Amino acid sequence: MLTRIDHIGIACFDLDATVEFYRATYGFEVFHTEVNEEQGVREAMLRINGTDDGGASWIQLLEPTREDSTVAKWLAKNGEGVHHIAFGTDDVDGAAETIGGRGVRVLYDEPRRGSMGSRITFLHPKDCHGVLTELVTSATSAPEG
Ligand code: CMX
Ligand code: CO
Repeated sequence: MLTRIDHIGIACFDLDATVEFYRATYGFEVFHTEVNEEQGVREAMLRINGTDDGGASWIQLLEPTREDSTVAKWLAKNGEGVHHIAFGTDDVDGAAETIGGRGVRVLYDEPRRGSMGSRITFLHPKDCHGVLTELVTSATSAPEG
């Protein structure tokens, strides 16, 4: 059902400075950047490795675009750091339904738009031992995709 770690989401105050840290320290280059106004983030995706299900594993660097975004609220409380983990699946709708049936709160009724045309939903961190957990079907790993 869940086939890989799709990405680790890391919240930062200054996206450009954090991107430069990842480049200078590890040699990871930016593959893609976008603003997701619904989520209130400007983000950079750093591709770490490909996977055999047609997806890949990424670091997702997140800078808030507005004060009332979930990431701005989280940064104000915690400072910079790991914000969420995302598991990849080729069926985010089915995975959310199955996991929701196991008593974990799924935050969205329907998956929403994520990075690079992906479809995403979230599981409540209080039901996941303190880890905000995202489920994602990337545009390239969706069946008939
Ligand atoms: N990881 C772990 N725990 C978290 C958390 C996180 N990222 N965010 C909040 N919490 C905890 C808080 O610490 C708090 O716990 P306590 O009550 O013990 O202090 C509790 O959850 C409630 O937190 P809150 O600050 O009041 O925040 P909200 O309830 O308003 O929102 C959540 C929490 C998970 C519902 C919200 O962050 C959310 O909807 N997240 C999903 C969307 C998202 O994160 N988008 C940005 C990333 C986009 C992308 O990946 O593409
Ligand atoms: Co994410």
